[in-house]
Amino acid sequence: MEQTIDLKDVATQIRRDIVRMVHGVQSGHPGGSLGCADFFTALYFRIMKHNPAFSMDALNEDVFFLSNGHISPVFYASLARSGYFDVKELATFRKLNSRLQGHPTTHEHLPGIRIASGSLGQGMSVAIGAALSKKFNGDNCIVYSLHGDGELDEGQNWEAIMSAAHLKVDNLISTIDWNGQQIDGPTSKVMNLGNLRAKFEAFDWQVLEMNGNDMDDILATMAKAKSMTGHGVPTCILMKTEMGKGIDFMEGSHEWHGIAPNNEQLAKALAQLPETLGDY
Ligand SMILES: Cc1ncc(C[n+]2csc(CCOP(=O)(O)OP(=O)(O)O)c2C)c(N)n1
Ligand SMILES: [Mg+2]
Repeated sequence: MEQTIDLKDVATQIRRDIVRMVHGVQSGHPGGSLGCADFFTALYFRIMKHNPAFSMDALNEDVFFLSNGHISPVFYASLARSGYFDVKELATFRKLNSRLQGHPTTHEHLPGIRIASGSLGQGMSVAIGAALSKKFNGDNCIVYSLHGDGELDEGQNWEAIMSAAHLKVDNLISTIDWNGQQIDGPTSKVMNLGNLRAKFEAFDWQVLEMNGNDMDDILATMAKAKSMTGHGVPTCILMKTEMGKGIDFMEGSHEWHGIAPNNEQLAKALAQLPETLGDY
């Protein structure tokens, strides 16, 4: 989208939006949302060819699926900030009858949402289906998806990963939020992922790694991933992030996976995140 906009300013505003949304209703998932704020900013403000006027079928535009739906705050903030709906609606997050449910759903008809997610493990299958349908329609655009690392504990992912290689789904770029944390603790303790690169490569994917909290690395790696599409092989990006990134007392543990800051913590958090685009 806009070439002149400062992506770091956008990411900072999105981080403010995330903590304000979760604080406002005293529930939701700030940790993974904050960790992925730079990735979403890059995707929606630079990488993807997409149209905020929104059509469900996404013909002739790139499309993104969020599989780890609990990080909806960063998704909603990114959609609103890139023009899908009024930023004021972010104030309704998780409220009764809001279009911004805790986990995204399609029946709320929120522009930008194409699948329900939150029941973990399903997004890869959907992304593969969408990528195949793009091929059938002669649409050369790319399907992007995001998955949690803890989410990979769900076996459906591995069926999907195997089928993507078999079906030569080479218009798909799936990113793993490799923050090393999940709801109950570090992934190494809950369910060790071992050598994730070797696992994807064994399933015949091509694998890139990037620092998901370094905007330059994100832009360069995503461009490289795009250049690797179209050669018969699906692409995975292992994205190192820090859960809670941008707010010092939230960084470095799983504890902010799904709890809201109190008033004092909100003030401390906002003091670390200058308002750049204007609060909703
Ligand atoms: C099928 C299913 N099982 C369990 C859950 C509960 N759950 C929500 S988030 C989460 C942890 C997922 O870890 P990860 O994908 O790494 O997310 P992060 O904590 O890094 O944001 C779990 C187990 C769920 N939402 N869906
Ligand atoms: Mg995780």
